[in-house]
Amino acid sequence: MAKMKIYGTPTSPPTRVARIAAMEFGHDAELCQMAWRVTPDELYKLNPAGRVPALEHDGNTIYDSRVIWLYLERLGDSRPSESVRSLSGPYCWREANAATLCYELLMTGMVIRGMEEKPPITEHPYLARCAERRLVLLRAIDDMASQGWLVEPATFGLADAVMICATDALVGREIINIYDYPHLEGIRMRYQTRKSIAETLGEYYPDQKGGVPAH
Ligand SMILES: N[C@@H](CCC(=O)N[C@@H](CS)C(=O)NCC(=O)O)C(=O)O
Repeated sequence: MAKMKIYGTPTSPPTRVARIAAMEFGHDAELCQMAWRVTPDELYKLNPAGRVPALEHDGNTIYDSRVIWLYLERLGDSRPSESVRSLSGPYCWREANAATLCYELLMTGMVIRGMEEKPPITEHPYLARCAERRLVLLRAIDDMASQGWLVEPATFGLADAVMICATDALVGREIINIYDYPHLEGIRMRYQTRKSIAETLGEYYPDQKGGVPAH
C-alpha cells in the first residue's frame, strides 16, 4: 500500500493537527509540502477549497484536519496510543465544544494574518471582530482548562491537539503572552514531552509569512 501522505506546510496549525493525528494513530505519514502561495492550481486540484491539510491514503483524499482525525480514528489498521481519547467516547460533547473553540481561535489567527498582508487592512469592523473574538476565546478556553485539563485529565485528544497547535502559532509569533492564560500554559507544558507534539512543532517567528515551504 502506498505511504500515507499529508499535504501542507510545517507551520500550518491545521496541517500539524493532521500530522499529530497520524502519529497518535500509529501511522508514518509523509509531509508533502504544498501551499496556496506556491502552487495554487495544484492545491485546488487536490482540494477544491484550496486549503491544507489534505490526506491521501488508499485511494481516498480527505480534507480538513478534524475530518482527517476522524478518518484515522476509524481506520482499521490504526494503532492508537493508549492515552488517545475517542471522538465518540464519554466526553464527546465536551471534546466537540473544546475543539470547536480551539479551531475558531486558530481561524482568527488566519483571518487577522491575511488582513495584515500587503496591501494591509488595518481598520475594518471584521478585523476588530476577529481580534475581539480571539481574546474572548482565549479566556473561555483558559476557563475550560481551569481544572488542569481541557477535556479529561489522563488522556489526549483532538481538542488538546488543536489548542496546542493554535496557541503555539500565536506564542511563537509573539502575538500572545501565554502567561496571561495560566491554565492553558499548564496543559501546554504537560504535552511538551509528547512525541507527536514535539516532532511536529514548526518554526514560528514574528512577522512570519505563512504557507511558504521550509527548505
Ligand atoms: N478547517 C480547516 C482549515 C484549513 C486552513 O484554513 N488551512 C490554511 C493553512 S494554515 C489554508 O490552507 N489557507 C489557504 C487560504 O486561506 O486560502 C482544517 O482544519 O483543515
